[in-house]
Parts: sequence; structure tokens; C-alpha cells
Amino acid sequence: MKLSVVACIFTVLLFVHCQSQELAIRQADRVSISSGHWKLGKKGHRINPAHSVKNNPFAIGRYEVTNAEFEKFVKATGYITVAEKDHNAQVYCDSLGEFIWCTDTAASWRFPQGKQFAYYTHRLNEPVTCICFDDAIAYCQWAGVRLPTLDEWEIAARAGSRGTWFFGNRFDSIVRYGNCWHARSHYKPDSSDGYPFTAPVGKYLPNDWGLYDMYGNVFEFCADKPAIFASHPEWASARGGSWWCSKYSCNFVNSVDIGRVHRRASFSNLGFRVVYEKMKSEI
Ligand SMILES: [Ca+2]
Repeated sequence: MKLSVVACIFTVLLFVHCQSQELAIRQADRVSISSGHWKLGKKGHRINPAHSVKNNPFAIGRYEVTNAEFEKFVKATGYITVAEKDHNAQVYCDSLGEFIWCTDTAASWRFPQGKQFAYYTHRLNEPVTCICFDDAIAYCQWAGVRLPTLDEWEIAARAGSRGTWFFGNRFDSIVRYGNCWHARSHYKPDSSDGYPFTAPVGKYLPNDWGLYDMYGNVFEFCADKPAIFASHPEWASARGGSWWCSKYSCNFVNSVDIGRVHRRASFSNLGFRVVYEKMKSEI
């Protein structure tokens, strides 16, 4: 009798311990951002003009959503992505001109560069790609999270800075903070930084608030769209640039620019990070 009471107490204690450990891990994977007044955008910018905002507190993923996290969603729900159904994922191909991507009918989040490259299980800690905006929304609904708004993403990326980049005024410093493209053209793959495509999340230095890969690695979907996109319900917005972006081509590796993509289009340089509504105890 005594033994079973002890076992029961031990089980309860273990459960409590596991719960708090889980909470600690989850806390480590997000950054809480308090309410504040911020100056965002850039004077004269056509898509993201200078504007001031006051945000509600929120917590944002410290990293982009990974293949391992997306795998949990798929295993739990049996979800099939748009690219798996429509066989229309866009991947990088060499020997092509700038901004020309290949439709690879075999590519999907499981084979993010097509079947000639590694299966996702070899890239579990890399950001999920070849998913479209609607897939990202489905993940968020399952996980009880949401995409950041454009303003939330920018507040997080800027980490209090006011310029084009959180690290200063020279693009070349990006080499320390983001996985992007360093060759002059895209005619052949650029492996000069060790990562021709995506890199594992968190490989580069974070911004001042501890957020990784806000620039580069993958473009990140946002929940809303700038006013100038309002007449295009089929468009989604994405920010921060990707492994494909360089100083010569693709100007999105910064805190200001906002890209657009069809909400059903899936690219191997496009993913997302999530926002958690801030817990009351953190406010
Ligand atoms: Ca990114």
C-alpha cells in the first residue's frame, strides 16, 4: 500500500517536472516582445512607407518553423500540402537566368530541392519549405499559433533599430547574420558559405533580441498584406529574403522590404515563423 502511494506521488512529481521542463523549452524557443511605440517602414517606400505603430504584447518564434516541427503536424493530421497535390513546387535550377525557377513535380516539403536531393529527414533542423501560405495557415490552426502581422515581423526583425538592417548600414555584414547568396549570379549554385540552399535554423548570429534568421535562410509569410496589395486576394506577403537573395539580386534581406507570392505557390526558399499570444504572466 505504502509503495503504491509513493509510486503515485513520484508519478505526479515526474509529471509536474516534465510539464515545467516542457514550458521552459517552449519559452526558450520564443522571444516575448512587450507593448511599445515603434517607427516602421521607410520614408518614400512604395510598399512599406514610414509609419508609427503601437503593438500589443506578443511572443514570436526564435527560429523559423523546421521540418521536424512540420513533420509533427503532418503525422498528427495526415495533412497533404498543396505542392504534394498540385505537383507545382518551385525549386532552384542552375544554368538558368535570374529569377527563373523550375517547376519540379517531385518536390515538396519532403523533398525540398526535388528527389535528386536529400529527403527531409536529413534536414530536420532546417526550415520547412515548399509549403504555401495556405499550408502555413493550416499548420498554425493545428498548433494553436498564428503568423506574425507585417508590423509584428518588422518590430521583431528591427529589435529596436531604425535603419535598413538591424546590424548597421553595410549589407556585407549579412555574412554573419543570415544565410544568403554570395555569388554575383545564380547561374550555378553558391556553396561558398557552406549552405547552397537552406541552413539549419540558428546557425548565424541573432539580432539584439535573440531572434535568428530574420534575414535570409527562408522568406517568412506574414498574416496580412500591405494596402497596395489589397486588390489581389490571391497574394500573400513574405519578408526577410532567403538563401537565394544576394546584394546583386533580390533586395529583400532587410527590415523594410515586403515581398509577395501567390498564396497557393510553394517555393524552396519560402517558409514561416509563428507568433504565440503572450502569456499574462509575461506581460
Ligand atoms: Ca528568414
